[in-house]
Amino acid sequence: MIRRALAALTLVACTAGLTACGDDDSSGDGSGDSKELPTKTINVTVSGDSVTPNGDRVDVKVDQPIELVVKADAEGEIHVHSDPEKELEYGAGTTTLPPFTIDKPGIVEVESHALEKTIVQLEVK
Ligand SMILES: [Cu+2]
Repeated sequence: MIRRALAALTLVACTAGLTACGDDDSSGDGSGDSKELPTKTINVTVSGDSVTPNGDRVDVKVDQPIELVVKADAEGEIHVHSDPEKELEYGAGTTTLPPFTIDKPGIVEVESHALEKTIVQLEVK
């Protein structure tokens, strides 16, 4: 009897938890309500110690999804000097990195620290 009551209680707690969680999600999704901006895809090629693009300015908008597609001959890491900074790892071959957004205007450098090169400067407007 007691065990069954406990089980029922647990179930209720779980359901309540799920509901709360769902509510959380929909309110947290507020960013999705803003105008849908097309994803900005930036193709990056890393070969030996050279990288393309190499310091180009790229115009993006605040909250626009930015997707880096990295074609590389060896694995490495890209550093996005946003606030907070992001470190995105890629493998050898072609890697599509998870899209990210920048929530305030400014210049954000995207670098390869391994190569000590600036890949692009995102001009966020
Ligand atoms: Cu860096």
